[in-house]
Amino acid sequence: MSQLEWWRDAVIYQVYPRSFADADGNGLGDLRGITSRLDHLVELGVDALWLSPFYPSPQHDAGYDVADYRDVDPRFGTLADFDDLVAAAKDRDLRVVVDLVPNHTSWDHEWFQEALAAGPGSAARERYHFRKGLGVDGELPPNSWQSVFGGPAWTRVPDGEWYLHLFDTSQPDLNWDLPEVRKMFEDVLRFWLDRGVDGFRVDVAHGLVKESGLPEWTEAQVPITSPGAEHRIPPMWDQDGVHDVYRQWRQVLDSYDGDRMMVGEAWVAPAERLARYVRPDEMHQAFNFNYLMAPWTAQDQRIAIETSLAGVEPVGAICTWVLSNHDVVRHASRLGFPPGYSTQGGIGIGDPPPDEALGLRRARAATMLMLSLPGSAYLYQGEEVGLPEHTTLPDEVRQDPTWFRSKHEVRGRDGCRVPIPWEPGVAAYGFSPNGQSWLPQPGDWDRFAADRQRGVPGSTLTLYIEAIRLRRKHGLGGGTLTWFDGDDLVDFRNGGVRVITNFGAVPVPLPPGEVLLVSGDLAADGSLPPDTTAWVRA
Ligand code: TEU
Repeated sequence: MSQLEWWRDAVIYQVYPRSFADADGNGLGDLRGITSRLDHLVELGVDALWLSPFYPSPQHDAGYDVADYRDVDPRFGTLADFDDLVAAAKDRDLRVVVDLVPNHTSWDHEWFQEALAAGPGSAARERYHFRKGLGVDGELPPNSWQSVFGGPAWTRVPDGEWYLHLFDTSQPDLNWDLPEVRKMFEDVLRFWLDRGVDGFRVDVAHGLVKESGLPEWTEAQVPITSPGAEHRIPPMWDQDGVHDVYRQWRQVLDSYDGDRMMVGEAWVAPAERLARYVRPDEMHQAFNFNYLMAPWTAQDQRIAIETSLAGVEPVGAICTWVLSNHDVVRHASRLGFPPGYSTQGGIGIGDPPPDEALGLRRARAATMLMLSLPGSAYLYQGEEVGLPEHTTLPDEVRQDPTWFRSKHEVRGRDGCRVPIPWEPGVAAYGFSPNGQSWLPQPGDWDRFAADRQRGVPGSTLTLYIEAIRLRRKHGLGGGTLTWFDGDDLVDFRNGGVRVITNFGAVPVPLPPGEVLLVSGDLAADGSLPPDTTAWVRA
């Protein structure tokens, strides 16, 4: 592992604490559970783990509603458990990145409770976006902004004022024009940096600063914000002022030893707009959702890769790559639909099911393609065993606020958040000691259990381990691409490795050379079948 700027070519594994491993048997994963399973990450060969929120929270948005930024929710453990986890990770040469949620607090945060109690016009309300309503009695929201989860982005409090929440009602947006808010988050950064974290994943990084005056915006929320010829930039996203925050944070990180980093969750397009978040004095990385959302065709994938690389080049940053996370349908299921089919709102009972075999085949090809690209790659827990989405979750167990705020129209994200299987043939597949699981797991997940796949040639776990090992050995994360043209192919050389993915309907011959790794079986004549990626020594 390169010690200098380790994040430049790192493979970073997202741990979703509530669904990774449950040590205490309450059905919700916890920090001690994560520590007990760290050797799985060592076996995989990743460089770092990123922990989704584990802070005290009423859990109305699975912990992305933070009530206290400097503690651990008792359901996940204690600060001492956190310190043990960091120490155990360091012992294993694993870096630890934590999630920072600065756009909004929970409504249980002491600041919001103070704001409610203090009333209109108070300094406590200044920390959020409180406004009078429109209409004769202020009975209408102050503007038409919509919540990302559906419904209006405003909620009225008993004294008649309204507060802004771009997400759930329980997640009031902070007022980032206020120096006090900025100061608080600097202190939070220092709190975790002092505890030894290697970096932060910054939630909703494109949302903190709003256009002043909160001007009217009647359009619905779209996943990726981009300015168009006819559209100005939405007043709630990607405002210029947000970059000052990251410049300030960068100075804080740089004042610490040991190469600490920030990765921004900014749903921003095009790539040039996203690149503004990774200018030399801002963040180190930004998630590449343009890549995640690219349809499964050779042309779309090549364009996504080339525009992503070209986007960061002028600012001297590296690209990131991601196929799955806790907000999107897992790629083993997403890719089991025809190109262009949208899984944006999740999948549930009654929806067309994905072709599971096709999805897994493409997912393995997609992962090998991703792991061959220069920059940093993000994995989401469970994808290393080929885990699909839970597509038949009973609606009555759903917990995603999207499901409720959309009035049961949009299923939401629970299907990708189901606790992951470790051992076949035991209760909850070894997720918890007693079979508890906060979301029910499907009955047929034995085949995805890590213990079932370990050491098995051709298993998805074996493929991931080999791909990560070869990626490091051949320096793919630090390489550059030379492209070859071919119908229905993504085909390039990265250093000493030729990477070919076949998106067409018929097998294609491979170039001469040793086949280092292939995502599925080659055809009998040695050619590369559809929906398969090969790495060939060039
Ligand atoms: O997500 C921000 C975000 O924009 C996503 O909600 C995304 O648009 C949506 O999930 C696509 O379906 C972050 C977190 O990753 C997410 O889990 C939180 O719910 C959200 O912020 C609010 O904190």
